[in-house]
Amino acid sequence: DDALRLILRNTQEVVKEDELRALLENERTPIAYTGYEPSGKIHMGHMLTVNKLLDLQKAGFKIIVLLADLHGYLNEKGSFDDVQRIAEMNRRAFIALGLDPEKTEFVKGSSFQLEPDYMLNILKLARDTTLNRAKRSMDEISRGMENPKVSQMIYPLMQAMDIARLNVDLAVGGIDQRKIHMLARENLPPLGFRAPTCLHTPILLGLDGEKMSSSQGNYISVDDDVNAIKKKIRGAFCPAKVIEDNPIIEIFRYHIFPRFERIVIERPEKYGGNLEIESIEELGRIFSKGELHPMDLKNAAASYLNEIIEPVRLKIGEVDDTR
Ligand code: IYR
Repeated sequence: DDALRLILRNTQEVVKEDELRALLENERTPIAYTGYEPSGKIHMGHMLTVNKLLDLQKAGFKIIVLLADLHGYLNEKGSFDDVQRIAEMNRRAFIALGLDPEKTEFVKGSSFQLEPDYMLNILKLARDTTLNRAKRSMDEISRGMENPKVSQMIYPLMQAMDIARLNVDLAVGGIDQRKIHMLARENLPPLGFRAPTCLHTPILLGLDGEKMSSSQGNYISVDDDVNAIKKKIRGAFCPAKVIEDNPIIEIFRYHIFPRFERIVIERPEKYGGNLEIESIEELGRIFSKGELHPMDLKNAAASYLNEIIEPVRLKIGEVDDTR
């Protein structure tokens, strides 16, 4: 039905759909969560899962956002003080992106992950998990995996145990999280915990069509101002008539259409005048027929993105990037 369609929109994978259906039919309010390592820049990648949490909220889920400060520390994202401070700043950005603090529970990892019961459960999980499995689960998450630290092997065990500790029904994340989630599904039940249902979003390419990377500056973050947004979009990869792997089309699919019922692409009269579009499918048809020029599409993308991001930037003020 409608709730299911909304939840599955723009996702890459659900494990498994019948479990998700059962959660929706349950009398108890189901709980969905995602977690974020503290980050000096909240960007389009974070925004994608935030959009999914907003869909889930609309579909009746209770939402928990884990500010994963200890995980950031274990994964070498800063000192213990840094990650705690940045986690607090990130909370403000997530609220500004639409996660109403009245309806969303924000939890800092370090507020429960040092409890004796939690730690004992980590040690139990360590007994049941091979080193090889823990290492592989971090393939797409961790820094410097040629020479992993023990901390990076504890990380996935803690992420799995978070699911049990927070009593989560649905674990949400990018597809890069899937190996940790599969580890949780397999290794939590022998310890007496439930296996979570898992929902994965795709990982978006950067504006140049390559992997997103802060050193390339090929993505937009919530602290970019209108000129930075325009400039980055203007320089983006956007081949005419191609909708596959086109980062500007992806911005419409994952960021703009989820937030606007219908959009208007402004165009000078001599190029056909304004275009009103109601869905990503309609946009795809028009663009692939060559009836919409990449430049007009880009201008509209920049203006809608700015409409989403500007209030966030104003609410959170200057974001201090300590990394
Ligand atoms: N692994 C995530 C951060 C994270 C997510 C959850 I959900 C946790 O319970 C713990 C950590 C990342 O890659 O950012």
